Amino acid sequence: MLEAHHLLQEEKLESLGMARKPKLHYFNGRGRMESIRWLLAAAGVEFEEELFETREEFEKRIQEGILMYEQVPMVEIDGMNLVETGAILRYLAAKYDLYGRNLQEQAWIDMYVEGLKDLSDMIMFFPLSLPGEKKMNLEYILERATTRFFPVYEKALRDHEQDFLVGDQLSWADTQLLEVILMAEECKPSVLAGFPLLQEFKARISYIPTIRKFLQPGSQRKPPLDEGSIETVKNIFKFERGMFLKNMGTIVAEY
Ligand SMILES: N[C@@H](CCC(=O)N[C@@H](CS)C(=O)NCC(=O)O)C(=O)O
Repeated sequence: MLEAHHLLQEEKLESLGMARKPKLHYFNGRGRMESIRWLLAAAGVEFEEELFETREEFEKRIQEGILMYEQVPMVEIDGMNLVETGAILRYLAAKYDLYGRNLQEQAWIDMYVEGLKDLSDMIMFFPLSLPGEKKMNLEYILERATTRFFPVYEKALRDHEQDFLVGDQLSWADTQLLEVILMAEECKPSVLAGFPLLQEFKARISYIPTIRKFLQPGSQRKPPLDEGSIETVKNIFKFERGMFLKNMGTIVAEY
């Protein structure tokens, strides 16, 4: 009842062009929130961030009861406290017209973004590798990127003959692909060497004004984890032991 009332209020405000900016709750880093930032930025939607730096600040939000599973990311939007990264991304993609023109296009977008998520999860968790496994994990990630994932998108662009992965307009699949390309290049700058169409895609999509703005210094895009921020993240979320990569591209966390 209360939720419905909130929604109505938000819709009224939106129709008056007065919708509140979405508010993102997360720690001050990329993590699972970064794709959400990318999607909003690409859609040209301004957002606010409540970034916490300590375990206490995170627990305060848990105690407030605003995190359904006592986890972040959480996005306050349209009268809801939205959680679960996939649910948030799908809601935003649909709301801001980045989710294709029909169910088929939506299914293609899902296939691309789910694969991209497997790759970006590996890269996201890589800094948490056990010290003795870093080299092996990096080699594994680069091998997966260049032999399993990038060939799929290179072929998709060749076969589809459009500027975008799906249909004839920008979608969540494109923002996710560009985000992951840039993450992989941070691991190895020449990672796109064998993928000419991905190189063109990167240049083309980076040139879209909203995205170009997001890529410039001073935007809400976050830097990769450095040694200091790894410690902060470990303390906030109580990562105690470490992570390891299993054979088939699945990440298993041990903590
Ligand atoms: N399935 C959730 C997982 C969220 C998740 O694991 N969040 C981490 C931070 S990135 C967290 O809040 N961990 C604290 C905990 O699980 O207690 C999603 O995709 O959003």
